[in-house]
Amino acid sequence: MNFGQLVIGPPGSGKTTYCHAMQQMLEANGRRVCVVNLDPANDALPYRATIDVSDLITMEEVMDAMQLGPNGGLLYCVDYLEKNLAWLKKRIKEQPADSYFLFDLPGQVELYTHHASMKKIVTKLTQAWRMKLTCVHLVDSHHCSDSSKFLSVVLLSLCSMTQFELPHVNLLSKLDLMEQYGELEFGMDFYTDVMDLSYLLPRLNRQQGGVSASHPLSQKFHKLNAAIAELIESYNLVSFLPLDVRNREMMAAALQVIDKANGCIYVTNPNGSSSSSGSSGSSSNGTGASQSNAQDSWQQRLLNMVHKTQQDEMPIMDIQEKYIPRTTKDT
Ligand SMILES: Nc1nc2c(ncn2[C@@H]2O[C@H](COP(=O)(O)OP(=O)(O)OP(=O)(O)O)[C@@H](O)[C@H]2O)c(=O)[nH]1
Ligand SMILES: [Mg+2]
Repeated sequence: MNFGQLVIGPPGSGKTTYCHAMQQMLEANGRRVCVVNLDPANDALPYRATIDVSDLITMEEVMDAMQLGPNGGLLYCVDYLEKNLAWLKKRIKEQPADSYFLFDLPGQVELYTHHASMKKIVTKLTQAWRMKLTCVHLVDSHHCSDSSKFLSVVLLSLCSMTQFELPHVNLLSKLDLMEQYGELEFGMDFYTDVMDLSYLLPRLNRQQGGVSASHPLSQKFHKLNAAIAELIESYNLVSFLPLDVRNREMMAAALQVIDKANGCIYVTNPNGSSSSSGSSGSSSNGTGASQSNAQDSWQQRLLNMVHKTQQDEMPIMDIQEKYIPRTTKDT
């Protein structure tokens, strides 16, 4: 059984950067990682892609041959991949049995809201090939700086959750850039917990695109905003974790939630032996050998990373170095 992450999100939200950082963090902690680039428009990959859709089809070829623009070209490529899933299956099956998969997807949001081919690809991965994937949805935290953008990304998150029907974790990416966008209208908890969206409505209603308050469209606009907010709240599914890829604690906290979501944290370790990791940092019920296994396990390292103290400044030598837990380096 293979575990992994399906990394989705709007253009430029940080998917490829996240895959690179997550690959390095997982490898530094002893997991065997296979990164699968499923974005045919990804021409300069920062990570080592074990499987690359560009070996099957490229955007350039499609745009030239089919006389399509970038959006049409990308949809064509995804449809083509769906018709040639044997290609992907062969490459996935070639990987070592304990591989952990990171799928880097394109940034075209219709792929995650209503596109049939992407849904079929994901269904194949999770049902026919029995991969245990968490869908990791990255959204640029810039959207918190504007009520209408925030409402739209919450709606987008909800759409992808219902479209893929996978364990799902939403991340507010690029948190380090938040300061640049000025003071937020609400505290960060409001955005991460997606609290009462009705607070956004007066702000949304003020931003009515130049339409005067007496205009008939204005009332429709208010009703639409209220209906969207009510719809989102009626599902009560969306929340976010904050993320700055350069911050080890945030990455570790996100990974812990992702691992819990797909079950990875409960059943496996990189050596293939099973163990269960609860919420405590110490092993309490095993023999000396099993205790030492637990100490060495990536679950334990992950917990150590999550529980690290704030004072632990990280002198960063290189990007991989910073993901190695201090407790491991010191022993
Ligand atoms: N400051 C900061 N920049 C980031 C972070 N994550 C990504 N970036 C930058 O955001 C830009 C876009 O990142 P990508 O990883 O290419 O985003 P993407 O979602 O893969 O983009 P597409 O594949 O085009 O949809 C790059 O310049 C990254 O360096 C982050 O956590 N902090
Ligand atoms: Mg990308």
